[in-house]
Amino acid sequence: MNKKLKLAVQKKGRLSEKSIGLLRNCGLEIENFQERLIVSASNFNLEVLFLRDDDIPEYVQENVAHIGIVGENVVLEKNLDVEIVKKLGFGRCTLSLAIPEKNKVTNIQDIQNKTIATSYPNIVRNYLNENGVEAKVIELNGSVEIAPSLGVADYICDLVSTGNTLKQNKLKKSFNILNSQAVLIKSKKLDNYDELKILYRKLLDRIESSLKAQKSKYIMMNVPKDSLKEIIKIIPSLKSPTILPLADENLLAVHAVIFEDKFWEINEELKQAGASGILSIPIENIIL
Ligand code: PRT
Ligand code: ZN
Repeated sequence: MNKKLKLAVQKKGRLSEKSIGLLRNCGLEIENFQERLIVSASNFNLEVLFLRDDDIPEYVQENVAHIGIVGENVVLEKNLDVEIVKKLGFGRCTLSLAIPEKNKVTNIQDIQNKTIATSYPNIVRNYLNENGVEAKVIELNGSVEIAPSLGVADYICDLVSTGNTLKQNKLKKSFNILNSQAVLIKSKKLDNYDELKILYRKLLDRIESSLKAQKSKYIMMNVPKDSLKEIIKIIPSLKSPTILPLADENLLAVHAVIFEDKFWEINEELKQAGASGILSIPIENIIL
């Protein structure tokens, strides 16, 4: 029987759907995973293990799961012997120092001798050490944001995405300690297994092409023949654009793949140069 690559993802939480979404974008068929702990992809030698996010780095370190998808914050906090392979562009948040709204902290020295509650004691202690600041760190596993109002701590260090939770608890963000997002991690022992290494490389190629595609758009437009040179100069195409004839002999169709964030930047310029009917379409995968 063929060996299967084992990938650990969060069972139920903020990263679950996007992790499975990424795999599906890579063409993997993963059926109804809700109630099961292990599911096989029907068209790839892959088994998906559904775990609590905190356990994923350890499973990967021990090579029980060969690879995993988990927040970088968890990987750094656990500080285990795994390799971070790739940032995946979702689950973005910051680990930030937050203080009561009425307080003022202008630089890191202002937290000298204060008490900080956090679920990330290792990251916070490292940060304090690196900055030569002494502060007491209290580890809490949940509801960290109520610690200042209960008098348990002066400040907190917690994950923030929208900032709403801080506001609700009359706290404000002071500074960021870490920018985090979901990452792909890999067991260092995987390299000892040739068959699994090949599967891993195949999956990584697919993930990379799917991530590239998410950041890109396929654009199409009609341009007057006379403006073609000018228009091609404006388009920051990943490859040479495609030029197609149209029924109207004075016009040409131009197709190109560009980075998504460039679309609005060049839109006005294209119109001024005579382009019309500008369309942008999402791309599922790119293999350059
Ligand atoms: O059950 P399990 O242990 O697997 O899940 P969990 O409850 O420990 O983790 P989960 O699902 O909450 O988060 C998984 C990962 O998502 C985290 O490790 C981060 O990498 C990432 N992530 C992104 C976040 C947030 N954004 C986030 N906002 N994780 C937690 N939060 C929490 C934060 O702790 C705070 O309580 O959301 C609150 C703040 O959110 P805002 O939007 O009000 O700022
Ligand atoms: Zn967790």
